[in-house]
Amino acid sequence: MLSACSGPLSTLDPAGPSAHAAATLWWGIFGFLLLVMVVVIGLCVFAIVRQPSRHELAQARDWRESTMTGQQKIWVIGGGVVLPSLSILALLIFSIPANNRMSGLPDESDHALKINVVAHQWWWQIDYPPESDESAPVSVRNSLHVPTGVPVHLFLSSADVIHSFWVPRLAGKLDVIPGRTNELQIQADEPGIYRGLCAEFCGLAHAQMQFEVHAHSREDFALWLSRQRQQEPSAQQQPSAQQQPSAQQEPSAQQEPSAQQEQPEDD
Ligand SMILES: [Cu+2]
Repeated sequence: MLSACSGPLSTLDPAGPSAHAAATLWWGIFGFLLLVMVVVIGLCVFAIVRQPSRHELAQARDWRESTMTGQQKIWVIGGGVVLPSLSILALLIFSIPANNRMSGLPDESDHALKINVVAHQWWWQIDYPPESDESAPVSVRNSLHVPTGVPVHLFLSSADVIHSFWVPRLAGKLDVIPGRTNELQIQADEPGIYRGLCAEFCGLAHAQMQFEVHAHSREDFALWLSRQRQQEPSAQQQPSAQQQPSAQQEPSAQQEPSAQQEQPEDD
């Protein structure tokens, strides 16, 4: 069963700190729920098989007259009020720090790489701001290149409708909303290609609004970025072809997203 937990879009196969926090939270809550289920089923079985005493039988026959014994009160108040309250408290104490790590809010340091991501119907525009006055901006589509082991701070905005940015193996999903910029920090621990997608229904070709995160070693990423900066802007991106929904829906065009973009050299 657990073999189904891996795969390119599995949150249970994390490849970065934020996704690790999400997976830990998932397993922690899953383990706790399993424990609760075993205890409740155990108590149900115990209640079915145990032999009631004569006093209890008499009490059950004449239930209108009966009052709860001290032991029964402990079961009702302990099991019905105290135990659920303690369980919720324990889950809160466990989940709040994990949630904070998962949200990956930026550490405001200059350590993080800053990238602008603009969602369009139905493609992703990835913009690398210029590093200095001399360097050229880089814009690519449906392909986010990042260095490994470095926090990547994404500024997410939308050119049309609400989308949702999600790379399951690297971070939680975040809505991309027109008129505002949402911020998400992702990080890949190992080089490789991680699949991402739009997780909010955004129109006809929503299902095809996918992209890839190419995680390179730092040296390879620096090389890739410098090569991109030397290219003509027109060679980096052709939005007009992408904005055609009919072109997006052709399976053959969609099955090779990387062929539409620049060629990753080192993956
Ligand atoms: Cu969508």
